[in-house]
Amino acid sequence: EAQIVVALAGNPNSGKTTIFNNLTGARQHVGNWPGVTVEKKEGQFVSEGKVVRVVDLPGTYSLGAYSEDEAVARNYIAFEKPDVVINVVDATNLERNLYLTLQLLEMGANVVIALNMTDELKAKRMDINTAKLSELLGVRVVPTVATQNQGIKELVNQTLQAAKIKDREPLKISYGKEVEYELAAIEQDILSNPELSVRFSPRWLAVKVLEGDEDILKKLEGYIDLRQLLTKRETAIKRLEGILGDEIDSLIADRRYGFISGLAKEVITRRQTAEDRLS
Ligand code: GDP
Ligand code: MG
Ligand code: K
Repeated sequence: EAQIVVALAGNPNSGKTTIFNNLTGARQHVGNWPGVTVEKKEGQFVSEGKVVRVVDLPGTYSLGAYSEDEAVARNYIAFEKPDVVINVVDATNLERNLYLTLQLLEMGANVVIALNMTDELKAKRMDINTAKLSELLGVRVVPTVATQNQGIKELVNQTLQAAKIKDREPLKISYGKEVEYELAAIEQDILSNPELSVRFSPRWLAVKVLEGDEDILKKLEGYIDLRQLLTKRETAIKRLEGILGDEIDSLIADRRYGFISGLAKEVITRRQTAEDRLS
């Protein structure tokens, strides 16, 4: 029986390592990612007769290629394609943490959210409607308190369930009419190469091309006429920045934040305290 590969992704201090330790116990191995000095931690556990290999990715706020950490995390998910990505989310900082979640979903990663630090959330008299969060993002959401081993059993159950899903539809955020027009044109080029469109989400690649992500552009070199694509990109960027009056990276980030802020309003509630009610 083939093993299941699970990667842990999340912001720094979201509780990734604590969850990794809960899952793998003493069966751990620490090394380095090839070519960089970033630490690589691997471990495994057995559940329902299945060997589950767990990889702790570097903690990051985003999945661009602005740091070695981001590149390692992003490239592992894009190119190694783990069966499941457990996205550890600090529930007390939902909006900030969901910025990474959104990018994982745009990549088409098979995400299960561990909504961690729910003890601290309670202490802050806040609630997150996990059912609604799950519905809006289309992924399983498991509340956890990693330091107390709470929710970990359910996290394992949900991860094994999710591992049965083979091809997940990537999340599609609308970047607005003008950006979408250019994305569609680039996506068309990518779709003309069947090998490329089977390996990656064409839309995700199109967003990366528009963002000018160098790592990804390099990867495309063997598949399509890169010079032609770069010329096309340049024209598209000039047109977009002319019309929209901002840099493409900011335009894309703004849309992501807009999506998240709308979502957060729907799922976060603050409980009234006795004092609130009296005043
Ligand atoms: P990482 O940077 O994502 O690997 O996060 P760590 O696992 O190192 O955890 C960061 C800090 O948060 C540590 O002090 C943990 O003990 C603490 N922590 C992790 N999970 C929880 C949780 O569910 N509740 C609380 N209150 N603290 C937690
Ligand atoms: Mg850690
Ligand atoms: K970390």
